[in-house]
Amino acid sequence: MLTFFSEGSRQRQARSELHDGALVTPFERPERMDLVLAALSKAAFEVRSPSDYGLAPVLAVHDADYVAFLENCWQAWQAAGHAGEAIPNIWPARTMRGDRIPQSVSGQLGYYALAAETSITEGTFAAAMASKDTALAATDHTLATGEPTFGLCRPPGHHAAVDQFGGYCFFNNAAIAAQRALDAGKRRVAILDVDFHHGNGTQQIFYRRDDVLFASLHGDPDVTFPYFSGYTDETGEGVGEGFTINYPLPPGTSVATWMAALDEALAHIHRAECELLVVSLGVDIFEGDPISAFTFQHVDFIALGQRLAAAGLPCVFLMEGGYAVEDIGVNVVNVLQGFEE
Ligand code: SP5
Ligand code: ZN
Repeated sequence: MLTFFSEGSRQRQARSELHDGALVTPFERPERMDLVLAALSKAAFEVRSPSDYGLAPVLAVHDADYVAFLENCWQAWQAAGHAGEAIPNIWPARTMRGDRIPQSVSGQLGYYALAAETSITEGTFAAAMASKDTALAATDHTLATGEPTFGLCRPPGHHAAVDQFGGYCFFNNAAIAAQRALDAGKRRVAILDVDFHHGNGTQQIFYRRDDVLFASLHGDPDVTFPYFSGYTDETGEGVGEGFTINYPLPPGTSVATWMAALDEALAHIHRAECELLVVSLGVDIFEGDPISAFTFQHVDFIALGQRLAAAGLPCVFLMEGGYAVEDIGVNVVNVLQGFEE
């Protein structure tokens, strides 16, 4: 399967993730890409670089003030004299003002962040730009040819909302891709999110719309990040009612149960007459993933690819999570090869 990847993705070289009360080397690290590229090369996949699509496709789904914040945050953080990476430590919590954007970069971090594990660093904005270019190039190829495409996006995107970053995500690559397809004439696009974590950002971006159907299988947010999004009673609003569907599943869920939920999600997508399938491909559903709790083995990823192919839609795969670094490459390739069988 033709793959797109931008070397610009390497520009995010964060040192710090707040994890279990300590600053650790981020789980979402550049080596992830090397392992996927190695596995793609072994499977003889062609890898192309995307062109530069600029900011317009980003501004089609994200607020301009948020994009400007991401672009300027590192410089402002340094100008304020802070030694470490930019990490939020205050939020407009439920009892406070949610309508003010403070002047201080520390206040702005709280306004625009949805979690504290994700630092902003020197190359973060450039890497986010590279990542959305990868998603857009993959989407354009599928739109032009009908062939399936893989966008090896990094950083991932599905936690990024209209004006919030977090969960290792800055620009919502899947949302940017889906909007691109609509702008190119598709009438309805499905985003199927198989990452272990709920794609809260993608859901929020399209929650009140009926031109993008969002379906997600994920760890039950009652016990799993992002905790405040991804429950079954979140089904969309207004004309979007029925175009969001969530399958929260308990930690340890068997692959058979997961696949049954997938079949329900695909049936829902079929009924909605979607014209393109964008797969938010997180392989953190692997049993060995260090921060997740599903039970996929290597071989199960082949079956996943086969089931997705059976949906019969033009398909764009976009990389989301997956942190069992030694296994991420084979898991990704298995999905893509299963799809092509
Ligand atoms: C794109 C993506 O997969 N983002 C995930 C972000 C998760 N960040 C918080 C993880 C908290 C993990 N707690 C794990 C406890 C495991 N024992
Ligand atoms: Zn994830």
